[in-house]
This record gives sequence, structure tokens and C-alpha cells, in this order.
Amino acid sequence: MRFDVLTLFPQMFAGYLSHSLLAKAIEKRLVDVQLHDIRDWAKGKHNKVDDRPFGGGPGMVMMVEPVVECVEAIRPLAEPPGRLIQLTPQGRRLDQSIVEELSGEERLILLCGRYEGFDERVSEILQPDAISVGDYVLNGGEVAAMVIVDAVIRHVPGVLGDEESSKQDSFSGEQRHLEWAQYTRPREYRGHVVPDVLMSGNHEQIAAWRAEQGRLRTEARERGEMKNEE
Ligand code: 6GU
Repeated sequence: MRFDVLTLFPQMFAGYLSHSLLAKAIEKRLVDVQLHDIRDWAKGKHNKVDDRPFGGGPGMVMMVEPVVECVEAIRPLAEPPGRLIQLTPQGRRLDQSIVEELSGEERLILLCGRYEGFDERVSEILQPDAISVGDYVLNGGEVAAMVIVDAVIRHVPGVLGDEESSKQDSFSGEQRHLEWAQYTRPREYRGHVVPDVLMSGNHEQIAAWRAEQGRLRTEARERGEMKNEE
């Protein structure tokens, strides 16, 4: 699966791309992430990519020409043309079903905005799919683009060690419960002990305990969410 990330801050991705699961997936050629600096499509000697909003107001707006021309230049670099996603707090809120939908694409083009957003004509001309990662404001789309890459690659075959493990994730597939409590060594820490059932070696009892735990956690979280929405 190929990702093209269009950003004013390609350096922000360096640390993320060089670590752990993603680095291994890139090495195995299961995932390809290409970074493109929108500033390379800026016009004029000052390389301007943002300007003050017509009508006044605070902040700066990403200019239409460099963004549109960057997307138009990047699209033909690979096949297929891919799905264009604009990261913006005004977008559709990302959830696991959208992640799964996106993981079915061969190529995603992720357009990251900064400042107070894009000139509206970017959306009019390019008709991107607008996605937000939650109801809060980030300084830009870069962290949101990393969230999308991180969540989507878990569904690319071969990326996870165990082919089945993304299907067992919370929110995924059949099991939309939260995962159970997990423990590892030591058995006791500051008076907090691991539940005896997990040390019992009785796999049936362990499975039953975990199912119950998952159910209780899901219910507790749902009660919490309802409180937030009041
Ligand atoms: Cl995609 N961008 C920005 N700037 N803020 C956000 C967001 C995206 N998703 C949630 N907040």
C-alpha cells in the first residue's frame, strides 16, 4: 500500500517512519510512504504557500495554487491515482470502520493543512474526502496523517506478525468490546497482585474471565461516554 503525504513539514514524519512496525513494513516493501513538500510548488521568489484571509480575520490560509498543483503533480507518480484525503477538523470523524474502509485502498494521498486551513477552492477543485481525527483542534494535519497511516497499516496483510491479530483488536470485526486487562511479571508489585485465575493454567476459566472483563470494561466506558455527552 502506498501513502503520499503532502505537507509543509515533511521533517515531522522522520522519527515516526523510522520506528517499529512501520519501519519493518517499509523494509518488507508492504508499505511505501512518500513525503512531498508543498512548498516545492510555491510560486514567486518568496516561496509563499499561505496568505492573509480575504475579508480579514486572524491567521493565515493555505493558498490554492501550490496545493492544487502539488496534488496534480503527485497523482501521476504512481498507479492507481488513489484516494485523496484532506486532513481537517471539519472532516468526517475517523473511526475503526473508516480505517478499515481506507485499508482497502491501494494508495492514499494525505493532504495536511496548517494555519487556519485551506482556501475553500482546494476542496472545490480537488473534491477530497475530508477526515478529522477527533473533536479538538490540532496545529495541523500532520499528526492526524500519522494517525491514519498508523491505524491503516495494521490491516495491510503481513504488517502484523500474526496475520490474525488486527481482527482481534478492540472495535474490529466481530469483537467490538474493549480488550481485557493484561498482566506480566512481576506477579506482585506494591501490593497489587495479578488475578489468580490467570496463573491457574485453566484455559477455559481464563477465557471466561477475559470475556467478562472485556464486557465490564466496555460497559464502564459506555457509561463514561454518556456522562461526557450530557
Ligand atoms: Cl485532521 N487537523 C487539525 N488541524 N485539527 C484536527 C484534525 C485535523 N483532526 C482533529 N483535529
